[in-house]
Amino acid sequence: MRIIQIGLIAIAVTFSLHMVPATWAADTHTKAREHVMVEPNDLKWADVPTLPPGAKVAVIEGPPNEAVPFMMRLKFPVNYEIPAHWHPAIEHLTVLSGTFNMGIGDKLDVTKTKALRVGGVMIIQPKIPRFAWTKEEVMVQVHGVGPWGITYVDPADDPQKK
Ligand SMILES: [Cu+2]
Repeated sequence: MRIIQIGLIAIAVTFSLHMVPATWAADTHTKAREHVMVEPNDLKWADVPTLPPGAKVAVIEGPPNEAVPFMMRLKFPVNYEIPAHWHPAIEHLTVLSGTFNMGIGDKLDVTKTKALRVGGVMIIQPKIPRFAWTKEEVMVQVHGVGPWGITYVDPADDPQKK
């Protein structure tokens, strides 16, 4: 049996509220029609301009800003906070390492979160505000069907507006 290996090309990430065509260097959604076998070492990590500084993203499938299935991994540092925000599509999140504290609501409140441990899963419907924080380094995998984006409940929390 022949295994088709598809290398991931470095992906420059630009998430945008406005769905501006992003600079995904790789046309990964076309490639995803073939087999994709990816090792962790193949992932290309990039900064995330739409999240508070310190997060990293590796897009595996996408591009997320188009109406295609997407899959990406996100890494968050120690003591990281993601203010209340929502997404235009269903979010499916799986914790791959660390403990990810997530809550539902309009304002980040560390007392109103659930600690999702490794293997924990969260599914949130579109436009439901949610927030999260970490005490340790965390890696999650998010997948869904785009177009993806992020809207902060309080626009002042949007790092792109700072
Ligand atoms: Cu989110």
